[in-house]
Amino acid sequence: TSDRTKWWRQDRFGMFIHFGAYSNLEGEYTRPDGTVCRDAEWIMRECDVPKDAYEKQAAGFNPADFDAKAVVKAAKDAGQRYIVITSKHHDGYAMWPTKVNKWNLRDHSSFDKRRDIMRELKKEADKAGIKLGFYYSIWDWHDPDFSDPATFPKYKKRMYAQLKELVDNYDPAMLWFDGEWDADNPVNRWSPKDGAELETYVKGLKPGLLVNNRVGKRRVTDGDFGTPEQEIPEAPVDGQPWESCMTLNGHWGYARYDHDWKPAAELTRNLLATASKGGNYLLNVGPDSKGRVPQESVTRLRAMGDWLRAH
Ligand code: FUL
Repeated sequence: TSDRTKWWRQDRFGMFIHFGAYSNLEGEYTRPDGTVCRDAEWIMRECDVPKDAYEKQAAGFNPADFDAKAVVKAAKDAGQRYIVITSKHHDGYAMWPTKVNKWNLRDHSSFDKRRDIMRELKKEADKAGIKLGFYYSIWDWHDPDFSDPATFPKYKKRMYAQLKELVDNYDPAMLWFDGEWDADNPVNRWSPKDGAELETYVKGLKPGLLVNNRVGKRRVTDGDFGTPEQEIPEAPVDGQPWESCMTLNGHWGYARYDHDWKPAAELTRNLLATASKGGNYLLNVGPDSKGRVPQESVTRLRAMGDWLRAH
C-alpha cells in the first residue's frame, strides 16, 4: 500500500455512476416485431440491438435534467467522498465531447450542445471537496477497429487519445478501467503487456492518478487496487487495497422495471462490512433517460448518511 492510494483508502466510500446512451432506453428495447427485451447497460449486446437502431435511439438521448449539483449533494448526504462516473461503457459512447469520434453526447444526441456533464460534475465535485474519477471501458462494441486484430492498433491509438482528453480536460483523481476481457474475441484479448503499457501511459499523463486492476489482468501487480464486484471478500488479496462495487438494485444502468431496491439497513451493513475488512465501498446509481438519479436511490443514500452521522 503506497501513498498514492492514501486519500482514497481514507475516503472509503464512493459513488459509482452508470450513465450512457443505454440509459436512454431505460432498460427496455422494443424489437421491430413488438416484443420487448430487457437489460440495462448491456442492452445493445444482450438484446441484439442492431447498430443502426442503437445509434438512432442514442440520437434522441436528451438528459436535460442531469443536475451535477444534485448528484454531488446526494453523494455528500450519503457520506460518499468520491465519485466514479462512466465516461465510456462497452457500447463505446463517450459522455464527454471527445474530438476522437462523433459517437458521443455532444455530437450524437438531442442534448444541449453547450453542455458538458463531465465539466459540470467536476465543477460541483471540486466545490464540495469530492474527488472525481472516470470509468472507461477498454472493450468497445461500437468501434469496428476493436474487433479486428489488424486494426486493433488503430483503435488503441484512439483510446489513448480519448484518455488524454479526459485527463487534460477534467483532471480526474482516478481512472477505473473495465472490459479488459473481451468475451467473444480471443484473438484481441487484452494482454498483460497491453495493460502495463496503458498503466504507464496514463500515469505519465498525471503521476498521482489512481488506476484500478482492470487496466491489466486483475493481478495484484496490475493497477493500484482490486475490484471485487457485487461481493465483499473475506480478506484482501496479498495485502492489495481493494474496493467492492455494488448496485443499489439489480442493475448498474437505469432499468425502469427494476424495483428490487436493497433496504438502507442492508446497504449500511455492507458499507460497514467492507470498511471493517479494510476495503472501500463503491455504491452505484444509474440516472434515467432524462439524467435524473432515481428517488429510490437518493432516499437510501441519505439514510446511509443519516446513520453515519448518528454513530
Ligand atoms: C462489469 C461491466 O460489464 C458491467 O456492465 C459494470 O460496468 C460492472 C461495474 O463491470 O465488468
